[in-house]
Amino acid sequence: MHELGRLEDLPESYRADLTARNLVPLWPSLRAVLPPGKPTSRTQPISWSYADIRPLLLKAGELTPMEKAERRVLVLANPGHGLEKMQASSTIYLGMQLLLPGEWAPSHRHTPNAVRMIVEGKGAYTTVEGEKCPMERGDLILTPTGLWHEHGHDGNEPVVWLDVLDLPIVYYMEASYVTPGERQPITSAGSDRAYQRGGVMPTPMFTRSANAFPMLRYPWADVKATLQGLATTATEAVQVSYVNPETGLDALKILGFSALMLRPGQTLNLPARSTAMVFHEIEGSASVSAADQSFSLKEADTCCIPGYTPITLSNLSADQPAFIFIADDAPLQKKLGVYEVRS
Ligand code: 1HN
Repeated sequence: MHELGRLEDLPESYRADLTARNLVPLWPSLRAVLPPGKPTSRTQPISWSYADIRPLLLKAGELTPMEKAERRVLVLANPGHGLEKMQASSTIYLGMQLLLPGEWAPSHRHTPNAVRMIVEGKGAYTTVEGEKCPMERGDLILTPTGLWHEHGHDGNEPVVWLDVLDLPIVYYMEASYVTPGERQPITSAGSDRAYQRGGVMPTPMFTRSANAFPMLRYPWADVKATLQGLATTATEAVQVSYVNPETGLDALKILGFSALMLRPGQTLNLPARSTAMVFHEIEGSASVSAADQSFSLKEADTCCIPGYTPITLSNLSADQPAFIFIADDAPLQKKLGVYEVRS
């Protein structure tokens, strides 16, 4: 591809005439917005250690009462995007949230979709649209776009979870806003129990649920048991996706979520895909390697790898399995027709 004309090649008076009319010549910037072969990525490979986050988050619990925080969160920000942008990748927001015993994070609903992966503690719950979802380590709880949600804590130890939101892309679309609400009455039983077994679903009076988000809590005990069952088969990649159990489609429309088990000592090579990916260690320890970067993840550590990059995952233990939670924006990319796998 030959070089195109630069801005400096144009007479200054011509450039001034353009600027005065809010016009811009395309050719000096064409290669930047349309690079050959592969996109340029602001997203940097980066990892966040829970050992670093935890004391700072507990300190935030001392420094900032709930009334002054609403949501007490330290955001995992990718420096490639600028820390103030609060982005892990172009589309993904990550934050570690702390709720102390007796605290309550008030009800609201908003346009961005959120999920929570519980990291530590017992006794907290999220109420989503009237359904009380207990928070236990490794559970995934959805708070989809437009649904009321609030967090409470009846236990006696700090509870911490990882929030994953599509906030950056919804904000970029100028579609991000919140509506504050009142404390919700509990109106429905656990959807996790109703959809406990694959292959069967509730059909009261022969009717399937028309709810776009029928299952709000994916208990870790069930997901882990499914992975361990799958690990006894010949499949190389032991991986499950979090889906809408009524349709089999992705649980949310913008971000996608899966859980992967690495057998003891296993190494798995993932082909380059067009999506940036977030890896969060649920149990065990694993390395995540891409290009010349390698991160060792211990329990509750998190990392992000830009898209279009082959990735190697290795279990760092020879006798224990490793369980990894993965988030990406494949559902959005597939809907938009830009999703690619390069083998
Ligand atoms: C939010 O609503 C929560 O409900 C957590 O716990 C983090 C970050 C940005 C915007 C909304 C929550 C959030 C958030």
